[in-house]
Amino acid sequence: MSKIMLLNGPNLNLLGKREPEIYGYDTLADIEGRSRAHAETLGFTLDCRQSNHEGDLVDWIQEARETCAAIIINAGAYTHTSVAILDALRAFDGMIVELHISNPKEREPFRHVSYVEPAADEVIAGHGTKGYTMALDAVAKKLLA
Ligand code: CA2
Repeated sequence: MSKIMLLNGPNLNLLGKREPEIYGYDTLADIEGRSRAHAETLGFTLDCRQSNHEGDLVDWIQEARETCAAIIINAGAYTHTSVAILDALRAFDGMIVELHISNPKEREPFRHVSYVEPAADEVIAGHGTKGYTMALDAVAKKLLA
């Protein structure tokens, strides 16, 4: 399987429209377009999805079990709360990259806990939106090795 699922969680649809001092000026459409193009240069197809709803993310992670070799997930605030997302990720056999634009560990204490991290093969955080291409490179490094 050469497909990767890129999941973005709540409020990431607002990228580029609010709080540029934390998250930068790129919109989600910019990031998805760039990521899709980069994935293709690495030989992968990228399936990009965003939702503000926890259950959508759980459903898509389950769908990826049948269709994808890797999941790159920026679960947004659900990172810090969602046992449901952790359980779904634990049922996925492929590679998992946890991704954040900012570095939650350097922000408010309530962002220091991640429920995604225990299921992740790699964590990329604090590199701005460049982290999305870094995550794809990490997947390629592991899966094409
Ligand atoms: O740094 C990240 O990527 C985060 O996953 C972003 C989440 C935050 O809850 C995590 O702690 C770290 C928040 C995403 C909200 O995105 C917005 C973008 C523009 C305007 C407002 C919110």
